[in-house]
Amino acid sequence: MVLLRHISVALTAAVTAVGAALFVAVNLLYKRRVWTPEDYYVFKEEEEEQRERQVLVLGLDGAGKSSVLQGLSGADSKRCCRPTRGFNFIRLHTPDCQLDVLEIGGGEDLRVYWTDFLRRTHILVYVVDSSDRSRLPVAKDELHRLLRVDTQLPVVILGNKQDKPNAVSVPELRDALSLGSVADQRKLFLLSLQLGSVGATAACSLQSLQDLLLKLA
Ligand SMILES: Nc1nc2c(ncn2[C@@H]2O[C@H](COP(=O)(O)OP(=O)(O)OP(=O)(O)O)[C@@H](O)[C@H]2O)c(=O)[nH]1
Ligand SMILES: [Mg+2]
Repeated sequence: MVLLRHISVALTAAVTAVGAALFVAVNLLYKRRVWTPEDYYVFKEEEEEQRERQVLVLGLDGAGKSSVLQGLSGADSKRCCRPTRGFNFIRLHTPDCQLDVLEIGGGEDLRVYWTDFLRRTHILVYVVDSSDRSRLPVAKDELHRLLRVDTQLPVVILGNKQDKPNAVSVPELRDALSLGSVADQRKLFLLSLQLGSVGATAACSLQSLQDLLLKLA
């Protein structure tokens, strides 16, 4: 009788222990099944978001935006381009991140849409035709309109077409675009560019641009 009671107590204890272990295991399994994949996807999305950087390329029509994209993608930027009637996109893969470079056409009817694209942008590249002297005031007004919408966004201004004889110099461009009035805390760069030139000059300035974008990204 006593022996039977001992056996029954031992069995009860064993069943309880196995039950508890099962409970813990099922709980762990349940937790893994329910939470881990979601966590994984959220984590993946965050990770991918961290690696993707969007560069928005704006500027008046004919300034050279598509030529810049073409040059950055490794194609011959001198063999460019029809006016962009919507947008134009390239993706650059670098060891550190992926740069999605998006141009919106610069025609007057398209400029109203520019600000819609600022929200998801990490860097703004603003291309100016340095030889288009008569439209520098318009280029300035459009630039400052963008700067007012996002007061933090890093901006790289490209004084393009420096190869043209009537191009304004970079210091002149700085004045013409009133860059002195831009707040000191803004990351703002002014680079000269001449995509129409022959030899290594265009490639060299495109490389400097890409290096700067990667630093800012
Ligand atoms: N001489 C010279 N011509 C250039 C330079 N960059 C671009 N061009 C020429 O300028 C013209 C307009 O260039 P695009 O790149 O199409 O200009 P865009 O800013 O994309 O213009 P939209 O798409 O209409 O907004 C093309 O004929 C280019 O070959 C440059 O640095 N020097
Ligand atoms: Mg274009």
